[in-house]
Amino acid sequence: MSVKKTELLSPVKPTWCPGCGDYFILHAINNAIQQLDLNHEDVMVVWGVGCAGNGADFMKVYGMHALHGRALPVATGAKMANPNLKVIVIGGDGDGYGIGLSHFIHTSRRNIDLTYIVHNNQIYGLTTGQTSPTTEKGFCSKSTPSGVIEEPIQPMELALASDATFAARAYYNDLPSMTEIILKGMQHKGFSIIDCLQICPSFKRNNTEEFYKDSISPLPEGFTPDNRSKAFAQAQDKSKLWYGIFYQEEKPTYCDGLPQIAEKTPAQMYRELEKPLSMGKVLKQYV
Ligand SMILES: Cc1ncc(C[n+]2csc(CCOP(=O)(O)OP(=O)(O)O)c2C)c(N)n1
Ligand code: SF4
Ligand SMILES: [Mg+2]
Repeated sequence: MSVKKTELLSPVKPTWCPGCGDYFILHAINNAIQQLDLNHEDVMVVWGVGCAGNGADFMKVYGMHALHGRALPVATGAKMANPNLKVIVIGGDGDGYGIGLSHFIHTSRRNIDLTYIVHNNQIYGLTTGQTSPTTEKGFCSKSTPSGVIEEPIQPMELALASDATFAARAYYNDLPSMTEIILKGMQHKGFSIIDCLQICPSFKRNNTEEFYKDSISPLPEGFTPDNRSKAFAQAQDKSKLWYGIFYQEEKPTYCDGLPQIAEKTPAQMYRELEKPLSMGKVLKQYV
């Protein structure tokens, strides 16, 4: 039976602050999963740690709440064990572009078939407002009371330089476009990174809706996401905060390079064991 949106919401009511952009992103992800007409057992979601990662409590899907910055390697393991799964990874800007940055680069260059959705609010939300790698120069936060000195990470340029086969930026307040980008990212065979710009009304108070209205824009008309150099130039154009799909290409994935997986996946092998291990029993040994 395919997944309905209501079934994707757990009984736990989101604890995010009123007005947080996280609600919009959750909505878009649920819309996209629903449109793909998948079964519950076909989807796995792995979360990092942060306000974004707290979505783990609010979605009713098979998944795992991983460690801070370590969602991508967990998801890579799941995908390699069962390449038939649609694997989504959800984290924040601190989680993915700070502590987890090297995983982002390596997962990207390996072209692991995952959809990585980053809630980019330009701040550490959960820990109440420290500077993150995407916080802009000059911003005064709890950890940089005199203002950020260094330049911020540029997720699109970084993804493109790391050979991402799908690189996109979404805007929390354009729900139809964000849903479509996530849907296309999930349909893409290979690594897709979607950097979702969102507000954090509690701790990134200068990124108001008015700020975004003045500075954000869909990619220019006529832009096509088929040229890495042009995508890079477009991402470097800071006259606007451009959103949309910057780049997409078809390329063999990491799992395509593993003939042993093509023959039989580890998940199939596990199912065929005469006496499959009971995970419940295994876990009981450790708790
Ligand atoms: C190894 C480790 N270091 C630090 C922390 C503390 N910590 C929890 S969430 C977080 C930052 C989260 O920021 P971000 O990823 O941007 O997510 P947001 O809360 O903004 O959605 C930090 C530093 C942790 N849980 N584990
Ligand atoms: S702290 Fe910011 S990101 Fe976290 S729930 Fe509140 S508004 Fe959202
Ligand atoms: Mg954040």
